[in-house]
Amino acid sequence: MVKNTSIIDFPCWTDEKGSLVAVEAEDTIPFPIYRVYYIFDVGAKERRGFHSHLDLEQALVCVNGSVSILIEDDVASESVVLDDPTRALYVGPMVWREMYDFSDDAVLLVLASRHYEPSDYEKDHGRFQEKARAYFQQHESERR
Ligand code: T46
Repeated sequence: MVKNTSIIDFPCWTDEKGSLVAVEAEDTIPFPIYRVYYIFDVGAKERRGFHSHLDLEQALVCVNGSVSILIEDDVASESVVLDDPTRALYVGPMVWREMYDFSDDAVLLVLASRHYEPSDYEKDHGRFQEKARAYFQQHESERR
């Protein structure tokens, strides 16, 4: 997968009454939850995102309907379809993201590791590529 991303399967309890998913900070997801927001009523042709984050970690889960997420690191990109309320896409720092193909009924819930900070966004794709190259080179050399 693209660096700093993964799929997280949430535990789900299903019985004759229906299904329930519980998410616990620093357990089900690997960070404390400081903010929750959700995106809905997005037109089928709309595309959102177009940025990366410097420090923010997030878990994206489509709790209703479906949406596609393009994710990109310094060298690779891929698209992930979110259409299951028990599955989240973890997206860490220095990953470009674009959300598209929202179904009419899509509700994209996002759990975030920090409060809203406009200064944490990189919205210029060229600058993102430069920063991501430096960031992942440093992280890879630290791991050696
Ligand atoms: C991300 C993707 C998945 C706030 O005031 N507080 C908030 O916590 C957020 C997230 C947004 N806003 C305001 C800022 C804008 O005026 O809401 C408006 C729409 O936000 P934005 O254009 O950034 O939405 P997206 O869908 O492009 O991106 C959002 C998140 O901002 C971003 O962190 O990773 O969803």
